[in-house]
Amino acid sequence: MSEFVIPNKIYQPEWECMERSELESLQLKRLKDAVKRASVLDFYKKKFAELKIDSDSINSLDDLKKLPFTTKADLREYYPFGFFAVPRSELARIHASSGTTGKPTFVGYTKKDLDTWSTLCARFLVAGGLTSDQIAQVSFGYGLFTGGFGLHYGIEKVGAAIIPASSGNTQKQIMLLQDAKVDTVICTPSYALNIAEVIKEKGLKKSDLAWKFAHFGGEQWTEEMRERIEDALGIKAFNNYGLSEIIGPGVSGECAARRGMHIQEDHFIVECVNPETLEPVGEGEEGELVITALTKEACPIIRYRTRDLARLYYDKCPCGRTTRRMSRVKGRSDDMLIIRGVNVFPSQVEEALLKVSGIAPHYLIELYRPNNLDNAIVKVEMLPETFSDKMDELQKLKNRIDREISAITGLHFEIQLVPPNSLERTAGKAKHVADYRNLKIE
Ligand code: DLL
Repeated sequence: MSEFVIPNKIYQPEWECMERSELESLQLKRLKDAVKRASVLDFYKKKFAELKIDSDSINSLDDLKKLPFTTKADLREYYPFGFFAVPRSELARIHASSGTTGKPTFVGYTKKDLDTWSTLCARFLVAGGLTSDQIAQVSFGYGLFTGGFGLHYGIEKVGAAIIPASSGNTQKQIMLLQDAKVDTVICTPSYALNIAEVIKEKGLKKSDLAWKFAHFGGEQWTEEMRERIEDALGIKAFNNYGLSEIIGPGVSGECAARRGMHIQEDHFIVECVNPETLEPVGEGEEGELVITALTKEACPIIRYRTRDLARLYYDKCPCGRTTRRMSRVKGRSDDMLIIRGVNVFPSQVEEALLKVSGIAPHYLIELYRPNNLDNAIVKVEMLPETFSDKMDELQKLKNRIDREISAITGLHFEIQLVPPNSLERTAGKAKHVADYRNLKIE
C-alpha cells in the first residue's frame, strides 16, 4: 500500500471485494431478474420470442451469450419511451444521451435507480481520494447530460461539500477554485486543460490553489494527457467511465493504484467482443465493450453495444477490490478514421502530439477528399512562448510532429501550426475531428 499516494479507502468492501464465486452467483441471480424486467418491453419481447428464450433459459453466466445485443439504433427506433419498463408514476428522473445528430435518447430512473447511481459514483470517487472533509467542484453541465447530476449525488453520498459550478465561465470556475479552496474538481479532461491554460494566463501558480484531485470522464483521453494535466496543475487525476444508456458515470472508475478502471460488477456485466464477429476476445485483447445492466429498473438494457474499444483485465489489483478492470477507452469504433485505407484513432494523434514540446495539447484533425484522394490535416496550436515567425524553427517543429504522428499511425498528415488560443475550446466534450470527405458541395 505504501506505493499509493492517497490512502486507499474502500467504500463498500462487501460489494467491491467479493469472492469471485460469490459475485458470479449474485450476477446470475440479477441477470435472470434483469431478463424478466426487460421482457415487458416490446423490443425484448420480440427478440426473446424469436430466439425462444426467457429468464428460465438463463442458468449460468455463460447463457448471457444466448441473449440478443441491443444497439443505439434499436433505442432510436423506440423513441421516446419504448425502452421504459415502469409506469410514469414510478419514474423519478429522465436524462438524455448527448446525441450529436437528430433526437436524443431518453433514459429513465426510478428512485431506486437514482440511489444505486449515486452509490456507484460515490464508490469511484472514494477510490480516487474523495473524503467527506473535502470541497468538490462539479464542472460538468447540469442538465440532460448525466455527468453533472450523476456526480453531484455521488459526492453528496460521500458527504463532501459540493460546489455545483456546472460547465463554462472558466474565469468564475477559477475564482471559485481559489476562494473556496476547492480540493477536487470533476469535469472532462479537455475542460481541465482549458482551466489550466486560463490559470496560467492569469499568472496564477499551482501553489495558489488547494486543488489536489480530479475525476475526469465523459470523453476519450490519453495517458500522455493525464501527465500533462497533472504536471500543469499539480494534481492527481483519476479516470471514470460510463454512458447514459447504461446509467451515466459510475460503470467503472480508477482506484489509487490506477491500473485500469474497476468495473462495478455487482451492477453490470461487461463483455469485450470483436466488433465484426461479435465473438468474445481474450483477456487483455482490444475489443468493443458490451454492457448488461443487472439492476436498472426504469430502463433495463441487455448486451448494449457501446462502440467503445477497450481491454479487460482479470488479474488482482493491489487495492483489494476484486472486480475486473477495463483499460482506457481507445476510442469509439465509429470514431475510427480510415485515411487512405489506414485505420487511425484521434487518440493516436493525441498521443503523438503530446510527445512534442513547444505545442499546446489542442488539435483538430480535418479531412478532405479532393480528386478522390484523402487529404488529412492536423491543426496544432503553438504555445505563446514558442510562437514564432522564424520559418526554419517552424519547419523543424512541423517535422518533429510529423515524425511522431507517422511513428504511431504510419501516416503523414499535413501539419498546420496555428496561433495560441485559436482552436475552439469547449466546456464539455472536446471535438477533435472535422471530416468533410462525405460532404457533397454542389
Ligand atoms: O459521458 C457519461 C459520463 C459522464 C461518464 C461523466 C463519465 C463522466 P454519454 O454522454 O452518453 O455519457 O457518453 C458516453 O462517452 O460511450 C464513451 O465513448 C465516452 N466516455 C465516457 N467516459 C469516458 C472515459 C457520459 N472515461 C460516451 N474515457 C461513452 C473515454 C469515455 N471515453
